[in-house]
Amino acid sequence: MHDVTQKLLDHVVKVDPHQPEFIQAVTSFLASIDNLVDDLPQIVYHKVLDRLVEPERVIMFRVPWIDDDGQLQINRGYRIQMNSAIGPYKGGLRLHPSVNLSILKFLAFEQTFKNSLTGLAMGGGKGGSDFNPKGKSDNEVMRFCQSFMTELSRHIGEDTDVPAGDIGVGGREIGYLYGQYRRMNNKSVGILTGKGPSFGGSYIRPEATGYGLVYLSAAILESKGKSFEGKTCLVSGSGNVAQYTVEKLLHMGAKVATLSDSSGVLIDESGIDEKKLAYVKTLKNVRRGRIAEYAQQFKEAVYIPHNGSEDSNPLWEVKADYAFPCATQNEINLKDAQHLVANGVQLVGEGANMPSTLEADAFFKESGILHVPGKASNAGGVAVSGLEMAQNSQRLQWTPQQVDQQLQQIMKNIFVSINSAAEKYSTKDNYVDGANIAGFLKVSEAMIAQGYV
Ligand code: NDP
Ligand code: 2IT
Repeated sequence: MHDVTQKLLDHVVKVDPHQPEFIQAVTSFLASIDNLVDDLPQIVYHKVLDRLVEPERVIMFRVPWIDDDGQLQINRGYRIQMNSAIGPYKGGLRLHPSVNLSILKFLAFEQTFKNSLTGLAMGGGKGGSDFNPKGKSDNEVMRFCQSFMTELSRHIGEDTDVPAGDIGVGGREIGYLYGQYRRMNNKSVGILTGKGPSFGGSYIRPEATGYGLVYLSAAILESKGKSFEGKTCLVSGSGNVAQYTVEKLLHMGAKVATLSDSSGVLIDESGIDEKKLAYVKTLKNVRRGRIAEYAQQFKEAVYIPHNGSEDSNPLWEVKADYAFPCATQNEINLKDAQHLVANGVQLVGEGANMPSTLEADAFFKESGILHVPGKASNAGGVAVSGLEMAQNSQRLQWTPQQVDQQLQQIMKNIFVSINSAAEKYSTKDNYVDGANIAGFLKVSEAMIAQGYV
């Protein structure tokens, strides 16, 4: 690494030593950007990297809400407004007990480059709360969302910051959040994406992340003369991204052998077909069902309890052609990566954000398999969020076919840009470098053009 990138990394570690996920995201990014330092000295001169690692604004607030027993509960709310050089802050809200500044800063940092890759005018942001939606009633979730939005509403706006969903935030939560904003402000404007199609939402937004992941992976495979037809795929998670990844993989003629949640792993060697997928979707949408229930319903499946504390995940030991981690950060460690490669997996497409540890990343690189980082491969979700913003500005609603077609085009464009950035500045097929570099170049140009802000 160049002295300047190493010094910046040392600085980040020094000022925020208790933010391991943020340090991890910055480490991976700087390793890629190091390739540019000699060719593009203006990046160093204008201290673009030093500015990028410092959020433009961090908002933290109290979220008081009343539970069903009439007790007052207090959670912590956040919004990281990371970078607005190319457009309004844009990125999801996560509701999960693990949420903290480190996790949200890593997500907001990644989001900045992901949004740039979509080609749409969106800056980077992320937010959420340590509220745990599991086991909460609809009314509790609604009261939490109303309180959360009561504070958040003063910081967002259709041209300022447009949140959306992430882990624990789907259509139900976005509906409650949007209702409260509208009631407080007496305005119907696109301040959130992922809304229901009856009140300004875009068709295909729920499907977009999973579909986009498969579209980009298909473009990469096609460039290698390969396809999904008849191939076995591993998918982790069982939420929004996992479900629509499976759906599109099935459309493409692939066989899907796994799913998971935070309690366990499901292995179904006979294949997760449309009927079984419908069962997962219904359970999740109605009452956040568990993967264990699938194994009770479909006896051919094997359920293995697994909560992440083990030293490797049995899901990644299943023999397959392609793998799609769609649960959460750092779900693939070095041992998992070794299992994947040893079992013949040729492509890892990241539906989740930063699902591979730095050691797993390094191993994928060394082994030469096709490794598509989340900031490129899961960009379909935020891309359709951008299309939802466009529809809201126009006061129009496009058909599902129109949106899907644009999503496909955006994912193809992302393939072209990460592929050519890899070839020009790094090594062929290094999509991790390609995505970091291609995403960065546009943000950097916009930051330099707008002076020292
Ligand atoms: P959901 O809440 O719909 O589903 C999350 C899934 O991952 C659930 O199966 C959940 O299991 C599992 N999971 C969550 N946290 C953990 C954990 N700590 N350990 C093990 N399993 C876990 O979220 P999404 O599907 O929306 O998000 C999944 C990933 O995709 C995240 O990394 C998110 O940032 C990323 N992403 C999401 C986008 C979107 O549009 N929604 C867009 C781009 C990326 P359980 O139910 O047991 O908690
Ligand atoms: O990580 C992500 O890209 C998301 N959670 C979606 C963000 C969005 O604004 O749609």
